[in-house]
Amino acid sequence: MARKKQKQTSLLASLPQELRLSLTAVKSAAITEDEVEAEPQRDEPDERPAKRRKLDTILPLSYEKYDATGLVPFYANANQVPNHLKKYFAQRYRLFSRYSEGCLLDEEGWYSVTPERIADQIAERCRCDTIIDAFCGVGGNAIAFAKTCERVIAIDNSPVKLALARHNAALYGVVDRIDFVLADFVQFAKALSSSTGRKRKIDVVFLSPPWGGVNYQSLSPSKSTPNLDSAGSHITNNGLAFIQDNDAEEDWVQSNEYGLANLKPLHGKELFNLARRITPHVAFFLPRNQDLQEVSDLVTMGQNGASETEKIEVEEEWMGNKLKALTCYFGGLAEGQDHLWP
Ligand code: MGP
Ligand code: SAH
Repeated sequence: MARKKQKQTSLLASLPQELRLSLTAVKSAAITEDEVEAEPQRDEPDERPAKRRKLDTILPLSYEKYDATGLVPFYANANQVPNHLKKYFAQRYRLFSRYSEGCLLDEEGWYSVTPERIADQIAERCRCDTIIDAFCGVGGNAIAFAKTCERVIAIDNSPVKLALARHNAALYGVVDRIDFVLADFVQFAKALSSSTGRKRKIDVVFLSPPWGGVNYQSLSPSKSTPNLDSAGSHITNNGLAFIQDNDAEEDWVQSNEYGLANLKPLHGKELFNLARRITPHVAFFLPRNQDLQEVSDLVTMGQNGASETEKIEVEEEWMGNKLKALTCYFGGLAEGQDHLWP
């Protein structure tokens, strides 16, 4: 079937009944069309070449030790940006509202960072004492968590990412609330959950692993024929989602569902299991085309401390009319499950 036009539609409303029993759909209300359109127009301060450009007044004096300027280019203008990053640069103030003050991103950071308003929304939901940001990247989520949590343990296995995250957190004035840990989350989680000594209690683990690059939408192709229902858009049990364009009958489009097996560095189920060994309260940031049956299957009764009645909440993260990602909340983070907190 020809791929004609991709239309952004919520798949959550059309979930089969058996999935609706375990997943609660929430549409993030934090970001409205108006707010998205109201992107600030700023005069970028400097026309000098981007590489090794030293910004004046970036960080307060006491935070100079965290200044990572020069580690990656800072782009002040679109003409400095490589073509393949231009689309992300155009959204720079959605990524970091303080971008022009000197926020730094490397290549992966540009396409992976959680936009600030979405990160703030997730952080509000994850409000707690101590949170682990298992894949902190350039700090989009870690900075937001530092506004709502007492302590953030921000892990990444890339020293460059950690330096950029620390720099950005200093710009936002929250660096003192974050412990930056250079580690492989898999090793870190195993060590933490098996250690017997005194350790800090972790309330929440946030997972935002690599999805497999910019072309994640085309990974794990679909497997077989869809089920159709009368609603107009459909999700199937077998990896196919079809979205109907009401304007033209022939405008059926096929979109691949994303499989947890594509996540790095491990299958998403294994990452989830590791997180659940640390705490039942887990937030999992996933592609907008994630196969929700797989999410539902993460909570199998008797595994990972899951009870018969545990529900998962799936929050759609929209910016204006664009669905960006899904956040899946487990344990006491899911609506109606406050009783799971001690
Ligand atoms: P996207 O689909 O690449 O961007 O990512 P966009 O602007 O929707 O592009 P389009 O081509 O579909 O129009 C959407 C959002 O997902 C980004 O804003 C990031 O927050 C997040 N994101 C993207 N990737 C590739 C990753 C990733 O690998 N890991 C994580 N944790 N987040 C990602
Ligand atoms: N939420 C982040 C983006 C995360 S992108 C933000 O808003 O900025 C995923 C990150 O996972 C990358 O920075 C990558 O370096 C890191 N990563 C990949 N494998 C890892 C591992 N095994 N342990 C810890 N971090 C890892």
